[in-house]
Amino acid sequence: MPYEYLLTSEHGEGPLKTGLIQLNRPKQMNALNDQVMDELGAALLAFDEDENIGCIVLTGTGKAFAAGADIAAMKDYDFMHACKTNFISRNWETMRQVRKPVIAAVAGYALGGGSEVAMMADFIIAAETAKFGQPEITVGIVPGAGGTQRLPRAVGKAKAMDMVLTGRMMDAAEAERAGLVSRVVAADQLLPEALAAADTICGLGMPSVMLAKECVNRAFESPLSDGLAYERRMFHALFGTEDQREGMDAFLTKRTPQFKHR
Ligand code: CO8
Repeated sequence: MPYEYLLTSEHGEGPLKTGLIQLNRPKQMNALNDQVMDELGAALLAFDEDENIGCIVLTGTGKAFAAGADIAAMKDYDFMHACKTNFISRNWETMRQVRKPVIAAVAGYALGGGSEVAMMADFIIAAETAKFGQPEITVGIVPGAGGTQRLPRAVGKAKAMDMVLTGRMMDAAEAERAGLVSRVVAADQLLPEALAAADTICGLGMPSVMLAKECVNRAFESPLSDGLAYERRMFHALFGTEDQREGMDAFLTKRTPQFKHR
């Protein structure tokens, strides 16, 4: 499917490929307007439904992953318009429906809605050039797509308050120290590193990959006792899969597992 503001491609040598989505509106620093978000939602769902895809990498272009929601598009909204069109949930929450892992590969600015989209991914790999921030307060609003919720869960209240209240940016080193990103790499290694991580995931058993993602997400949505019970059930369930038998037999017979994937 052709997109105006995205480039999509498939990568990897194994039976399951990685779907790469690149935000491509560089003149506006990949500012996220309705069309970008509709296209992003469509691309995410298309890869999620494609049985040849095992993992998704989302990245930006040039100087920005994304510099936020499109301020020019939003500036004349009023309260009634925002409420009636429900413009946030219409196209900003699609990533939550994706069952396969999504890795955000961030170079340059990830600000406002851009930082929020990165945080919607399952984990973030950052280039040394990455800068994260929630500068909404500097344009008279607050984060609207999870910045006040996912950021404190990732970095704790002190840093989240600091960023949300002052609008200051966090560089890649601070983001890694704070736990916002899983790894920091040289800028020219960002895509290779993210695609290699995705390829590793593509080589694993898809049932355990998807249930692992669900289990970790449960940690943010439920009390510990419920999360532990959920994890235990998923653990039990995986003993009903061929991949469990294959994975354990391969370990014990010292060979590489041949997961069925689907
Ligand atoms: N929206 C629209 N246009 C943008 C945005 C943006 N968020 N960010 C950059 N641009 C445009 C600039 O206007 C400029 O356009 P032009 O060339 O036509 O003047 C072009 O991109 C290049 O930008 P700069 O000249 O400013 O480039 P610099 O290198 O000097 O600065 C920065 C780069 C630091 C990224 C700077 O552009 C900046 O501060 N951008 C705005 C960051 C910001 O405030 N983001 C938060 C926006 S609000 C938000 O995200 C709310 C999220 C709510 C989500 C749910 C609601 C839908």
